[in-house]
Amino acid sequence: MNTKSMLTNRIKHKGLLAILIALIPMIGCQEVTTLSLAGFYARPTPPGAVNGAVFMLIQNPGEEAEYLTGAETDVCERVEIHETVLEDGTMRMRPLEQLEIPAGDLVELKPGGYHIMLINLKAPLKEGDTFDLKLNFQNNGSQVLPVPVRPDEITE
Ligand SMILES: [Cu+2]
Repeated sequence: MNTKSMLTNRIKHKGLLAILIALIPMIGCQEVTTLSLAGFYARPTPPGAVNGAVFMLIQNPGEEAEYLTGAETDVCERVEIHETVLEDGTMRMRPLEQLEIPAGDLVELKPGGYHIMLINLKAPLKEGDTFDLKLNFQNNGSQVLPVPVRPDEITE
């Protein structure tokens, strides 16, 4: 290879690199989700229980805040995002319009805290069962999770 063709080769490569760099933001936009969802489960419910709850960890490694705006499933009539607050010495659940997952942060949905409430269950949730739960996010689209039904893990 002579010097001239080596030089053209290098210029070509530079051009390709520039195109690749220009493409990176576009690829970023098309990505379905950059969130990491882990440890999701639903508690088994006793016969006759009206509502169920789903817990999980949502990690946002991105540089922009993300918002969980809602969820859908076939196992109940309606799904709400709840927070648990202490009011006059009593723990109460309150529905949230959306749940913020701050940039570079982790939000834990756990018993006594944030959770996804399954309102008016069509049938009890039995240990060992799995059902689909679709989570809707503001920027990352939707994600369907296969949620296992199991008791809380004892961590202490
Ligand atoms: Cu609740």
